[in-house]
Amino acid sequence: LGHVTLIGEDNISAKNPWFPRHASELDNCNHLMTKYEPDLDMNHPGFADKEYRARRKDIAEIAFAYKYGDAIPHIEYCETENKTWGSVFNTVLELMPKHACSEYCRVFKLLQEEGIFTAERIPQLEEMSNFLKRHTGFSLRPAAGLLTARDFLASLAFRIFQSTQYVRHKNTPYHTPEPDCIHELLGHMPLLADPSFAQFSQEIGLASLGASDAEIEKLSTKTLQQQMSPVLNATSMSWSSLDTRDRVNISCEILETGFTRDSYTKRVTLQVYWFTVEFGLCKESGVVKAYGAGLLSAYGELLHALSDKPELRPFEPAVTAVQPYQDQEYQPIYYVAESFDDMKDKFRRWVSAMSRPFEKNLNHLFSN
Ligand code: TIH
Ligand code: FE2
Repeated sequence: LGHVTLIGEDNISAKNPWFPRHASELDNCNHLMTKYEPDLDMNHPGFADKEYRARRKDIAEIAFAYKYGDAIPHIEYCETENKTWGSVFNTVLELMPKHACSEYCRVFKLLQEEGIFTAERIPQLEEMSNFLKRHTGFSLRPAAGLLTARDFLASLAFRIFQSTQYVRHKNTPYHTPEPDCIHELLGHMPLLADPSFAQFSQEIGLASLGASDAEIEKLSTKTLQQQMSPVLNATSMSWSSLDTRDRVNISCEILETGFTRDSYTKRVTLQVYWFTVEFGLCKESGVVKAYGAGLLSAYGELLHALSDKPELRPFEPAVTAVQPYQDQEYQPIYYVAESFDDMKDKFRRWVSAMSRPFEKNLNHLFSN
């Protein structure tokens, strides 16, 4: 990807795992996962739709050009896009009182009162970003698509949420395997404006920064090249033909997608993220409610999650962290938190037992 700054050779050192130390460095944290791109995935509902693909490309350009500190460009959404938003919005409105957690409902109402959430039009990321800033100091920056977990989670450490700006295809309004702005806006924004939840999100981000020695070591070992060979063969590339940046990107991706068997900081953090922020359930006076963004933006899965079909387990970071997930279909397992506070407590205790060489410097990195 031409827009990404090169990661220097010296950063592939076990002693210096690269990670952003200032929010401006998130300009380098925009590596995309290609699996759900409409241009590359034949199963994508937009694959055969030329107009849709062109639209996606235009909106992606905005994200690629975006630099830290810029205002988020305004998108003039067309009638089809606003209509897709409207139908998802109305289903959320209907199901929310019964199925969404109280924190979500509280902020949702605020957003309606401010005229940001209406069935008529897709909110602009810039107005949403300003809303978040006022409530929790979170802000948004545009993302071109599904980012690597490393990049996405790193931004949370800075209370920055990388948000897509394109809209799902009109043929699949109620569920999509990739993030789109309907998912970000309806699913994520309400809770990012809740102080307790915002804190939890940032802490997941902080826990994801950097990597263990063992993980970084793998970036340059033979083992990794061996693991890579099926992938490389399939694409007729060879390890030695890749430049440093590609090796690092590919390596990170493998580490993140569970190619390797052992657990490491990155992967386990992602799984905690997945089963909480994306697909988490919580208890409210004994009743199970949804707070996960992937549930609140997809009503098919919301009803599935709260039916008697899936297995519900208590949220326990050490267990949740090694639970593999898939993002094609509805989840077969969900984790239920006792409360946001309890979830944060447990998460903190678990993180403090992870070994990261730079841990002691973390506070001073973020002192301003
Ligand atoms: N499945 C969600 C939806 O249809 O809104 C989107 C995503 C959730 C998690 C990853 S993508
Ligand atoms: Fe999401």
